[in-house]
Amino acid sequence: MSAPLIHRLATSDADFTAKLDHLLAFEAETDAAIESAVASILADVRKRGDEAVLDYTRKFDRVEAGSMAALEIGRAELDAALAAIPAEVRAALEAAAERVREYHAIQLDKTAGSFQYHDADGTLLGQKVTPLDRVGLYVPGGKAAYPSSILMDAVPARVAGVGELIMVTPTPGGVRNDTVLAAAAIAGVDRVFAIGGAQAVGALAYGTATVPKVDKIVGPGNAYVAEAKRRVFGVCGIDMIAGPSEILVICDGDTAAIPQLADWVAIDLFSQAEHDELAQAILLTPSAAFADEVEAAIARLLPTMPRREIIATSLRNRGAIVVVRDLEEAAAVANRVAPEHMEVSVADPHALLPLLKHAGAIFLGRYTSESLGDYCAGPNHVLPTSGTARFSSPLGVYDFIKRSSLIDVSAAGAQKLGRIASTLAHSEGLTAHARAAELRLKDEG
Ligand code: HSO
Ligand code: ZN
Repeated sequence: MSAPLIHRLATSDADFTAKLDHLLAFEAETDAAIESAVASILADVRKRGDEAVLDYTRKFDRVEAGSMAALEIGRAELDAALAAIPAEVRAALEAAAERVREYHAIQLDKTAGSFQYHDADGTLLGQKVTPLDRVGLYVPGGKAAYPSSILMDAVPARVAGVGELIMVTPTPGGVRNDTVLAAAAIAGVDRVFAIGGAQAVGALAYGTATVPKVDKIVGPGNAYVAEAKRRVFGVCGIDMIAGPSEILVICDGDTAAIPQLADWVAIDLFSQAEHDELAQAILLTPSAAFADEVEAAIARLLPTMPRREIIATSLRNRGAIVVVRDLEEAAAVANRVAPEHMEVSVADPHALLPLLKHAGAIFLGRYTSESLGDYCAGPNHVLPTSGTARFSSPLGVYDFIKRSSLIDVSAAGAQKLGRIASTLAHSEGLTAHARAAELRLKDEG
């Protein structure tokens, strides 16, 4: 008998928790060979700058360039790319960018504010928010290059007020991707360099004669890029190290309301599975009959998918249809999974919402396919994966700003705070600290 298309579980199985944990386990393998290769590339870029980046670009991307300046993709080429892509793709990118911009402008307003207030002694306290001066955006080359991800990375940076946005993207064999360049133009990227891999991360983190040093690097990449980002963290900021994409669908299976519901759900599971063999797609439903229907839909629809090999591998290894007792239990299991994307295809999704705690993004209602969020609904599609939604959030404007505390102590405040500080400083044996506070006390000094 051949392996089933997708795992079938039920929360009533005696070993359900162990089975679920086994499916969820994802070890981002750290490969010692990658670690040491990246360490030496970074050290070399730090030392030799442009020359090192040129050497590695020659070696890994097979691009011969006389100088780093020749690897900069200028404004004229971005404009040419905009003109070269199909009009409907350009219009769709522009429409998506506009919605992403609007959402993140509201996010800036709601979450990223400066504030000041006075305490009873007239001392001013507060927080000053400042956008980052310069951000680097890594865009993978080849098949993993998603123009939609350029919008999701760059537009919030622009909305947050980042001073300068520098994009790097490898061009293996010198082949430039027009849709990627057009997305960069639409998102408002300032400068683009045709470099990639650990050497590009190093160039952004340390700066070279040609590539400006940035304060933070965002954007996904392969294992070398992820390792390089991990290593330069501290020299500059990084966004996150993302794992494979995940979707979890909670569906009541009400086919009386939507006769094609099983097909909708099956395709939504496919939509994440098609990203990657390691991607994960899970359905939770209280209806065993619906579970059967979705399984049948998967078998029927899979052969129609151009990426059926990837989807089949993903579903066979890490996919699951889980029969739960009720929607409340579905919510508990979903929280345990803490998926990157959570679809809630039930009659009253807002009634279930208070129970849903852990997910990168929650897609409410039967019409909200995850793919709409991936491209154009407005919220960011760069989301916490591998259960990290328990403690982290989508990429947002807050990733491109930072806060400085403000303290402006009044003369009266210095008397009160001075006594507290002096006592604590003496107790820590820090006399200069104590004296600094005491000198400002009216009856001392
Ligand atoms: N689902 C991916 C984003 C993406 N989908 C890009 C299509 N293109 C991770 O959230
Ligand atoms: Zn996607």
